[in-house]
Amino acid sequence: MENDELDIDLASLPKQKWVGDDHLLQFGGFWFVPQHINLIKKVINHFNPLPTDVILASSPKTGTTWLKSLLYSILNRSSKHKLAFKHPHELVPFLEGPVLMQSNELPFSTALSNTCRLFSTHISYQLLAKTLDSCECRIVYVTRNPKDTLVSLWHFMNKRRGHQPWTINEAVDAFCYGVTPYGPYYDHVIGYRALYLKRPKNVMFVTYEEMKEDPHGHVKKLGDFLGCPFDGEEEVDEIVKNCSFEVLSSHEVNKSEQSLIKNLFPYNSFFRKGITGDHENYLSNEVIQRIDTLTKHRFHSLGFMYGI
Ligand code: PPS
Repeated sequence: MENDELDIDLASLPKQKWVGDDHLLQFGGFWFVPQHINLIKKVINHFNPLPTDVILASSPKTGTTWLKSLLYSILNRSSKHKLAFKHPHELVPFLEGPVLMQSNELPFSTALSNTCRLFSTHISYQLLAKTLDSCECRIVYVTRNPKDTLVSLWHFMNKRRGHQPWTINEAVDAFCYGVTPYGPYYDHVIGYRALYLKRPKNVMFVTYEEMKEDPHGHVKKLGDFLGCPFDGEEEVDEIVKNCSFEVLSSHEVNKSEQSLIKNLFPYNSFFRKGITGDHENYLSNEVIQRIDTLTKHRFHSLGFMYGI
């Protein structure tokens, strides 16, 4: 049996080319940048959620930053103004994120446990099943149309400091083969969807498109789900507005070149357009058909009529 404390020998893992000279490694059926593998293993082995914890789970580029802002505001109403000068990723740590990466210190240490803790993760349910099934914590999962997710990822990777260009064709292939960080996207969504169907009381499953269509209704639902319902409509409206793409992306901190992880993604790279349907501006009809076929095969065949 594998020793929990030993680092994984990265050379032993399946490897695929990713952007430029970089590659991804496969661990437990999912793909990761090599530097993340042992952090992820640490989360899987050491994170013990509390029943009061709230965990935002998502595949990259599906609305994480937006949901971080909303959940932070809903759960910390008296300090929601902090969004004006702190990046949402600073306010809501990734379990597998920079704290762990830079200091080896667990962001989920007990020091933080005196209030309702809010974390985020891109790790799939398949890998976190033992952790998440061990506890009644609440999970909010957000997903997004696969074509918009892909286009957003493509832009994001080309914003990376010192990046080598990644063509849209390379991005489409990577997405369709499932070789993207924390991917395959489809398995990620299917995993949390199954968890939601199994434990609807503990899991709220939302889509970026539904949130865009009715942010007010969804913020109210999130308040109810998290056990902190709203008394009136005004505060809901205020949170919706403060977390809107327009307002969030106008804050100096979110326009800045600063970053959580040195020299990688600037804070401004998490805010691009914030709309639905942008894939139509970048993907050919042929590519759209290719992805739609995959979506039908992976989602619709399970009765999950989403993503086209
Ligand atoms: S990450 O790296 O996983 O945290 O990225 P993620 O936040 O999941 O996805 C980034 C996309 O979300 C858009 N975004 C927003 N949309 C609506 N409202 C708000 N407030 C908001 N904030 C960020 C962001 O612009 C990225 O989408 P694209 O399509 O690239 O614009």
